[in-house]
Amino acid sequence: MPPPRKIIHIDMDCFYAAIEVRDDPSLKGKPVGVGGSSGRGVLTTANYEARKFGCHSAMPVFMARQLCPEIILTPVRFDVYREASRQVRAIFARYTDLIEPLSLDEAYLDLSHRSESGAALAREIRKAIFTETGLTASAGIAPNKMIAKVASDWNKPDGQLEVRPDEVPSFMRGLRVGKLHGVGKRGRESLTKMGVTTCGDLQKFTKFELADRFGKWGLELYERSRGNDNRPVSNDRTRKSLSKEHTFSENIHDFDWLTDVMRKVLGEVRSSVEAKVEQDIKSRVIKLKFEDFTTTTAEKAGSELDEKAYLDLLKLAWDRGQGKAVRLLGLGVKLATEEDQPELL
Ligand code: TTP
Ligand code: MG
Repeated sequence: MPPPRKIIHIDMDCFYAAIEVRDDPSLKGKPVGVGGSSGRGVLTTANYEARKFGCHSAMPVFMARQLCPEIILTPVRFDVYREASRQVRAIFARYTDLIEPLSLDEAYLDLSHRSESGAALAREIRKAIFTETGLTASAGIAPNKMIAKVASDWNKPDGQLEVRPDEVPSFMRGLRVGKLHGVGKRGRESLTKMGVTTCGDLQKFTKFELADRFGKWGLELYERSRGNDNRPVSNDRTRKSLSKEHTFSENIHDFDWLTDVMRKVLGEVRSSVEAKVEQDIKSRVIKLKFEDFTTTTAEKAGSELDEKAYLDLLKLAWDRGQGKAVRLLGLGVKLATEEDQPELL
């Protein structure tokens, strides 16, 4: 058996809001939300002072104001966030070439080749981030990506958790299933009906039982609930597409509602594209899965991630459903690969 890997997942604490507070010390200690200063729209994030009132990412501004009347709203400054992200990645690069960014504020690092303990390395990296950018980060250290990501959330903000290889079985047994990637509200509900709240409960079902009940997802649950995840940390530059999906907890009959969710998913795709994509964008794509499980995709050539283009695609796909309700919305881009480059003569 190969030796266990040393994977670190780093996630900056309330990233955009922390940058706003860093750059305007008069905001320190006060509740701050970023974005939506026009009064319409949604918060991109909120600092921990505002979260105490229940404010969070993607929350409509009017709702945030109701929960926390004294919240201070600041405009979004992407250029500054991008610069901070670049600085943080430069710090990562001092430790390893194997860096997989997930968004501007989040990345996996594979530090298996280093002799120091993962926990010590994570502390060192977080300290360098704080010294050089004035921002705090949290880290999860584990033998694989899945557990590292769960662990980075554990002691947030400004904390870390290491799950050593010998601790994996007990960590997984106690972990709530909702913490697993791919288990949302609907998944939790189905599992609760089976008497499952922790991964330990889930482990009592055989592979066959889970596959029988849930198909492919059941097989994934079987592996994930045991903490098995062999995915490599990859800084893959040959990616052909990038997309995000949103599964609704109830089927959607209302086009305006769908449009609101589309805007949110578009925001996520934009930040993912910024973080990960180096190639040109070839086309924009929308996918809808309807209540009867049929799917349709609509695609438009072009590289701009503008709302108008996606709205046109959404309308096109929606009309094809002829009134059917929607259970899943996917939104993304197709990317130019090397085969698409004109041949040099
Ligand atoms: P997150 O890491 O999800 O959140 P966060 O860094 O603000 O807070 P936490 O301490 O819990 O990690 O997202 C990183 C940044 O991405 C966030 O600061 C703002 C942006 N973002 C959006 O613009 N829209 C969203 O819906 C989310 C979730 C994040
Ligand atoms: Mg974060």
